[in-house]
Amino acid sequence: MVTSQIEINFASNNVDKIAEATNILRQFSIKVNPVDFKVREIQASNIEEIAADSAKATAEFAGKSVVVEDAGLFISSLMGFPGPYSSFVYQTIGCGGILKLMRGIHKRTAVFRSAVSYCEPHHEPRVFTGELEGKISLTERHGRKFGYDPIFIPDVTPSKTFSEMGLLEKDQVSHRFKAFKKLAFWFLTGKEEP
Ligand code: ITT
Repeated sequence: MVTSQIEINFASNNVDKIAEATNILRQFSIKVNPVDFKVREIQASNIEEIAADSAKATAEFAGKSVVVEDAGLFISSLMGFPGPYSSFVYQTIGCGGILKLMRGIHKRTAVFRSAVSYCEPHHEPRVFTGELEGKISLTERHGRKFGYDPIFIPDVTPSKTFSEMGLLEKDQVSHRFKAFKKLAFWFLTGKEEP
């Protein structure tokens, strides 16, 4: 008997995110087809709302089902900044700017959040979320370079930043892993992950 492989269309302009989503969903035997356009990103204070709106608009425009993800780094001492503005802040002040804002601040807790939204044309979007707690490092610690990875130390691996982890290691613990795992569970079983 031939069973067809489950595939998703992942709309993102970020090659690092596409690579991570591909690695993560491979663990669940789901194939990722990159879609290199994503319709609008509204300004909103929560990433679930941003992801859902973008998934709906992109699915209508593309005329097919799509998945989009909105992610962000939320730093406690900065009242959740950069949060939903993570992309703009990364492109402007970057990791160095965040470390400057954090100078002299002892409380360095932060959380990475991911909101993954699936939508079919003429349907309402579904959203799956994941988060991972950690701390902001005192200096940039590079390995692989993706976004804020060089300054985020997950609590589960207190000796290394995300950047210093191998990609496979990150893809088994990250905020993105947790959100995509919920999507995969729903795809494979038709139920929400308990
Ligand atoms: P899309 O086209 O998929 O929207 P994007 O780069 O705009 O790509 P997001 O809005 O989801 O993606 O993410 C905002 C920024 O947060 C992103 O550009 C990175 O700088 C950073 N970021 C997101 N996930 C990250 C991760 O796992 N590690 C490090 N930085 C991350």
